[in-house]
Amino acid sequence: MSLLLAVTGWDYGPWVERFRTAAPGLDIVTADGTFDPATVRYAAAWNAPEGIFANLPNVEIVFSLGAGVDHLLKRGDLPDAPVVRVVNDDLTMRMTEWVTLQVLLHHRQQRAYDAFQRAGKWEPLWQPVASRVRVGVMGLGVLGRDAVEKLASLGFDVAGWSRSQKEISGITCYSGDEGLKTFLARTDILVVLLPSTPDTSGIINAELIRGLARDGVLPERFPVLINAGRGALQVEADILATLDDGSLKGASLDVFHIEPLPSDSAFWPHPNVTVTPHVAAESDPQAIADGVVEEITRYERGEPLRYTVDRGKGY
Ligand code: NDP
Ligand code: OXD
Repeated sequence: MSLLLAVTGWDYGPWVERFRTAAPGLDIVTADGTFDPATVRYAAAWNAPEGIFANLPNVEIVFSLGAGVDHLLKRGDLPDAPVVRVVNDDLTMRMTEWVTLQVLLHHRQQRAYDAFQRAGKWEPLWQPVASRVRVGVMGLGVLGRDAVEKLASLGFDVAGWSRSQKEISGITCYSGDEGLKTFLARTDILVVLLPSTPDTSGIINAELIRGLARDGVLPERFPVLINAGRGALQVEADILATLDDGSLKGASLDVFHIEPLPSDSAFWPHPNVTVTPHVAAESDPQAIADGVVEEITRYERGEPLRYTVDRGKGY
């Protein structure tokens, strides 16, 4: 009985080592090696090579090695088995660090100070208190919920938006199409932590950006956009156009339609854009392999899988 690791863009070494340590009873095989497809009971994947799932007659669970599952659900060769995603404190904390870093970067006007430093200019700027800055988080799942709670603990005025209505102490929650307009109109710093699904494709467009608050405490710096969800959520031409016409004052982007971001992308040199290379919450082999093996252990004891994806909803 084996677990097939199928990834592209990552080095197999640390994953194989960690899975072998965590699951000594499982034969760990890799998509770039030779293996008997009939023995594969579990597959664990991140952007798996095309066609690798086409002939796995006995696979019982497909694990995503990340929180997102768009890389699996869009495939034509996905087996008819439960798809289980990562829900893991290590990954959640990494994302909350990145989101907090970006929110503080905009709130504390760090890009302006970076420019002043390059110019040798000593120029203190007026700084509002966090409670006067309205942060809005799209997506109140595992990652969004942790982010809103941590941002609120820093004193920001925080709201969230999701498909179904939530109740989170200290956070104003909005939902659905009817809640979106009101949510946007009270948001100075927009954080996007949505999954990529047919419903969310292109959701960050010019109309949405123009719906953001215009009465912020720092009108020359807000509103800004922070996206760590997926590139497919954003209409990149609209982000650039609204940055250029002043409807959007800045952006922090970790995800893009094409990754790696092409060298001729206008995002690279843009003075008001912060680019990171899809690293907001990296999958750590130790934390993620341990989590996958824990799910397998529970499954083999006859317990229900905890983080199965709803294929109909796409997340
Ligand atoms: P969850 O599935 O836990 O949460 C998703 C949230 O999005 C839920 O609140 C859900 O609403 C909401 N949502 C989904 N579709 C819609 C919609 N059409 N309208 C409104 N709300 C919607 O996911 P996670 O929080 O774990 O992760 C979110 C995403 O973050 C991942 O799918 C992935 O794309 C991205 N990610 C990026 C990383 C990076 O390094 N850049 C790392 C890890 C994840 P409801 O609660 O009502 O279902
Ligand atoms: C994820 C990611 O989905 O890293 O976990 O993008």
